[in-house]
Amino acid sequence: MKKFITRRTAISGALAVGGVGFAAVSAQKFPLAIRGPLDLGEAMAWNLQNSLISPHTLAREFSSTEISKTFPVNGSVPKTDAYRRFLDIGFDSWRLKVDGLVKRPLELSLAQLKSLPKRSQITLHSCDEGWSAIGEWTGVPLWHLLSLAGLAPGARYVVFHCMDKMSIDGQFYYESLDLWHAMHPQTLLAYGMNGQPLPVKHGAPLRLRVETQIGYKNAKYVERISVVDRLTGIGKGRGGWWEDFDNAVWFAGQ
Ligand SMILES: Nc1nc2c(c(=O)[nH]1)N[C@H]1C(S)=C(S)[C@@H](COP(=O)(O)O)O[C@H]1N2
Ligand SMILES: [Mo]
Repeated sequence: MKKFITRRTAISGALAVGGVGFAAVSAQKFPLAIRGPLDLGEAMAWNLQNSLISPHTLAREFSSTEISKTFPVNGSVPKTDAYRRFLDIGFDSWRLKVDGLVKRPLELSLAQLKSLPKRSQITLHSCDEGWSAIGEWTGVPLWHLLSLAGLAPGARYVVFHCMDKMSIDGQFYYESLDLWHAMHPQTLLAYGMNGQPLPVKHGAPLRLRVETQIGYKNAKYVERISVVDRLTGIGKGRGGWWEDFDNAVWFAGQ
């Protein structure tokens, strides 16, 4: 949460390698308003990433011997009484809501989520603040959940609303994915890590694992998933808390 420089440096690097034509294409394709040279750099980085790593790419999977002994923790934690009460009762009364542009809005308990088809994968998490770690994640593939809810006409993005507020601006953390990344076979809502229930510091009871994207897209403490046709009107409309706060649109994958 400290090194804003890292991302900025990456952006100027992207600016340096991008040509004018590439920038023009980026400006056309980039879904959000481009307001200056820095945004243009972000747009080019976004396009560069999408041209190198398409949503069809599978993230590398590792063996259990490669799991990191320690997995760093990054970000905020929910500090509300409601979250403390959930913790006291093992998240019994907690529900995941799925709403928005869906045919069948859902409210699922942790037990119900665990009874759905599951997938485990050992992957590398990379944070743009300069660290990475390998962990095993178990959960329900997001595509399965979205199929249960049924996408309604117009559905294009999936927004993940979290239970923790960021201390810098008091806003709840949120993230979003376009449908390509949401339906990716390795995109999970994980309730397990390294064979154990997902620890509080890593996002209990449920977090997003989107293995073809960088760390901050992996929303922890998810309590509501909303399917939408556009991102405008949600936060500042840039797709996530970091995107809003730091103008970040720096995607990555392996
Ligand atoms: N709700 C929420 N999700 C979040 C964050 C956060 O602050 N709040 N931080 C993000 C960042 S920057 C990273 S690198 C990863 C860190 O996940 P970890 O703590 O399990 O290592 O969570 C991401 N998801
Ligand atoms: Mo991160």
